[in-house]
Amino acid sequence: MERILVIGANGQIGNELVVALALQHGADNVIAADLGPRNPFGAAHYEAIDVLDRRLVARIIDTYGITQVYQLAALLSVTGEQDPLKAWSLNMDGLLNILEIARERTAAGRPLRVFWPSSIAAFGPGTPQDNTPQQTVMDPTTIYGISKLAGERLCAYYFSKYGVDVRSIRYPGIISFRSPPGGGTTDYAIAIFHAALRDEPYQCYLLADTTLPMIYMPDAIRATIALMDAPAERIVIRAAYNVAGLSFNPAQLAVAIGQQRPGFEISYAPDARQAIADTWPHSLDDAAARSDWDWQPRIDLAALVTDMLANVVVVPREVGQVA
Ligand code: AKB
Repeated sequence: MERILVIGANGQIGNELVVALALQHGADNVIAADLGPRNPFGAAHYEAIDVLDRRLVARIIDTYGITQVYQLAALLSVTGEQDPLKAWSLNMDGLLNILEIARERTAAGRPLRVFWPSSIAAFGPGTPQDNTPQQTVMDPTTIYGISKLAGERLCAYYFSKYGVDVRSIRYPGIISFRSPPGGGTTDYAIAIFHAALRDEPYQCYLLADTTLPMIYMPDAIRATIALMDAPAERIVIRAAYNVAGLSFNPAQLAVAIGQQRPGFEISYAPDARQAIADTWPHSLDDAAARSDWDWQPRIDLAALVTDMLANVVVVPREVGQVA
């Protein structure tokens, strides 16, 4: 029986992962954890913890007899640039704390399986942008991307040196309707739906032809759980797997929305986020994920748009990061 700790449970991914894991393993076996008050969605157990407090995290892991940890707490590409030192500390020390706890438990014969999210932000201007290979030039320009590249190497190091069973995905931009995204460069692809459902035009901070890899949340959750459920001997890559969902640019997304909301309009006013997006891939080669643990995306652009338009709960423009 697995006992699972999700750190960063109140975030965009954590929120939905907790629900999916609770369905799979039983709510009693999932412990949601984050800073601050309990999230309304979720598992039977909630712990208010800071991933930077290693002793507290270790105590929670022992108390609940945890066998798997998802360490999702992080600052993303845009918020990271606002406070690079905080981003480095949270993103790196948070991961190191979990890897160290897993190293100790593994050495003591009580192994912990760890999931940690990498990102397309780990790539950079030297990376081939089309069908970006699994192994290629990685020269990230944001503190977030640098922390993701360093984190990937730490994961590979803890596996090869200490046998820690750590697994990771380079997430594309994740599109979802349940909770707002947390300060990323790909957030426009959620904000645009809020504008469309308010019957307002959307002013996009990226140029019309800025193609980026994206993934719809149900596919992202499926990929994450499939990777964690795969037999250890099939996990050949211990840094992070490329996982492709779909690729599109703001103009293509606006057309797809316009097909279901006639009259929808978009305009373009690129800001600092354009420079970040320009260094990221257009599309990913995820052949390794497909062959190692049978990854297959299911959701295309038309299905994504239909589902988002049916489910997004519109927030006023002045509330949250999605406007
Ligand atoms: C961001 O835009 O920072 C994130 C990511 C691609 O990791 N969504």
